[in-house]
Amino acid sequence: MSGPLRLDSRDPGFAAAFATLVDARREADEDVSRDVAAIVAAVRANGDAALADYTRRFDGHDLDTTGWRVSDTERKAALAGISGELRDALELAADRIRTYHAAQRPADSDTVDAAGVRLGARWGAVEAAGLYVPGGRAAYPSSVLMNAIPARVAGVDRLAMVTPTPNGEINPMVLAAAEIAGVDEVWRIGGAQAIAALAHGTARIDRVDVVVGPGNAWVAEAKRQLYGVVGIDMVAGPSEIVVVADGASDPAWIAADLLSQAEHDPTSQSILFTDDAAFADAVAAEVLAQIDTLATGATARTSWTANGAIILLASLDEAPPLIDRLAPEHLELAVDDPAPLFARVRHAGSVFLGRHTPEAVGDYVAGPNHVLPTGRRARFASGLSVLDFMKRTSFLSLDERAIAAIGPAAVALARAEGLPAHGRSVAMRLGTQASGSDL
Ligand code: HSO
Ligand code: ZN
Repeated sequence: MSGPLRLDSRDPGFAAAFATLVDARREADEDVSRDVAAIVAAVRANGDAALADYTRRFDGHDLDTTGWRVSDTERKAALAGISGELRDALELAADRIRTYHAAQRPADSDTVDAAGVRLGARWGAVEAAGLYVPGGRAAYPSSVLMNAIPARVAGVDRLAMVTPTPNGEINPMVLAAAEIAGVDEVWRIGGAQAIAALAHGTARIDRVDVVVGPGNAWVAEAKRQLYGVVGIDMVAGPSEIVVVADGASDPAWIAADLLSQAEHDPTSQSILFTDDAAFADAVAAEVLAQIDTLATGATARTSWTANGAIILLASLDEAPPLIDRLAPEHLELAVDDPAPLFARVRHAGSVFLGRHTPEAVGDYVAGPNHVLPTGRRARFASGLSVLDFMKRTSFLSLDERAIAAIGPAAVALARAEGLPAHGRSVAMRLGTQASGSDL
């Protein structure tokens, strides 16, 4: 491993090398679609019996012995068992996430236009949402808060969480976060089978309307296959960060920022843009020095050497169009005045402005959601929000004057489309057609 990649925008080969970086595929193209289709079909056909089978096979425990659903006693004990410091941190995070997301609740509309037509839209929450929480290393209590709180703020009636519990063991921090976020049900199931159970329902588990939350290739594929039966948030890929920093930044701070995403996964990607060659060297050296001090060093090293990049620019002004092509999940603008750069960036999941705004503060406690579009999807997608748990019902009302104003056009269009009953239902109200006559 010789990386990270080093590029200089003044080199003749820069455009081609940057294009290769943008197009590099980091997401495993594991074809699990057939396995997942079989699992979904089995859960549909055999319900809880299929869940029990898969859980025995994949997670090594018997649900009838360990318990299907985590009891209230166990949840309360988990919350009571964490330190006061941790509990305070979770509560602070939860409060800030709640406040930020409350401001996202959309407004209803109800107006009368010039033709006298009353037009409006009414927002409402889905009835039930399912939340997937991965087991093992990626079982983040912060992600429980980030997924569950927007659902609660949206007004979802029932929030059901599923999480694999290898050998029946459940992460107490995850349970504590579920308790703080107000999750209603916690089920000890995971994998594609858990997504199928949420989407189709079983005798024990009622179906939900929307499924959110990160997971492995099987979970992601199950969400993809069941989209349409249920709503989903998005299919998330490995984390990414782009840091734009000038030579006045502290190389140690910037190295730590790059590593904060690199430590998530070997396929994560951290990229530095700078206009200062000496600073670039200093950051590169710092990253290597800090890796040796991290318990997650092996993961971070693989990510940094295989997917990381340091890009030297003649001026930071060159950065925005390059950033847009990467459409990064996270973008840090570590300069004194980030506003002009920020104004020119169009595609990024979340932007961290200024030298004292490390991405990690957004992962935990700032308030905005940390579930963000990855893999260039910030070109067309946004982070998780209250809207992912809501839908809009439009409504309209016409009186005699209003239908007289716009009805004739509808009659004309119905005639053109060859749909006479449509035309008649309007025309009758205009008094221009009796029931038996032709359009
Ligand atoms: N940075 C991750 C979220 C996370 N970080 C959870 C720490 N815990 C999303 O890209
Ligand atoms: Zn993170």
